[in-house]
Amino acid sequence: MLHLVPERTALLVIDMQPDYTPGGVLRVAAAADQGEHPLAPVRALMETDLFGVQVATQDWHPPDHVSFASNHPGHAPLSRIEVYGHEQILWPDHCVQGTAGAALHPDLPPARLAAIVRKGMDPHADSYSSFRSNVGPDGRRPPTGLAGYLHERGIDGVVCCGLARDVCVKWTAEDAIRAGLRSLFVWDLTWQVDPDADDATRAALKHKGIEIVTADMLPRALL
Ligand code: VGL
Ligand code: ZN
Repeated sequence: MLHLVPERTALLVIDMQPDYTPGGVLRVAAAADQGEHPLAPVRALMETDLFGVQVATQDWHPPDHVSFASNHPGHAPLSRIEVYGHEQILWPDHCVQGTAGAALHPDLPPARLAAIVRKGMDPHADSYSSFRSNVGPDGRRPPTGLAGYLHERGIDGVVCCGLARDVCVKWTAEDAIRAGLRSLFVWDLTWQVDPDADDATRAALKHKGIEIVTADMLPRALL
């Protein structure tokens, strides 16, 4: 039986920003069995008192960011290059610092959030995970500080939802395990950028010890 202690559990609301939601430059795709719009169900979960703390993240890139295809002449969006020895997908310009598309989505209840962690600010490194950047020029993955914040608050488990299922939510859930946290992935409250990624995403999560759950399981699990 799934069981979590509310005071020791954090809800991570990942990259719920207009550039990723329907109508945005890098919008996610809904699966056949889930609603088109991510805002309402994530908002409903945020309005519960199931969690000891709620934290949101924002992808927050400078205009000269390494992940933008526009900064690599001759490379189209969604093509792949190698950056510091690792594959980098080149994205359309998205979540540029200070733009409306990078804001925390205005339909979410901001009063519920104890902290907002911004990531992807280093022009030289992408940052999918909320815990650490991708590998940068020096071969390291600098931390965002989120693990320290959660540990200091006595949190030992995270519940991950948001965008995108196959990119930032996946990387965040994986790094949570590495940070010694129990890691839950709310499958139906995540939406994907690559419509064909589901099987690979599920397999990777299971392999790493991440618990895949659905939103309807949470009220019974957090008692
Ligand atoms: C993301 C692509 C590029 C995400 C961020 O939030 O999943 N995807 N940057
Ligand atoms: Zn990004």
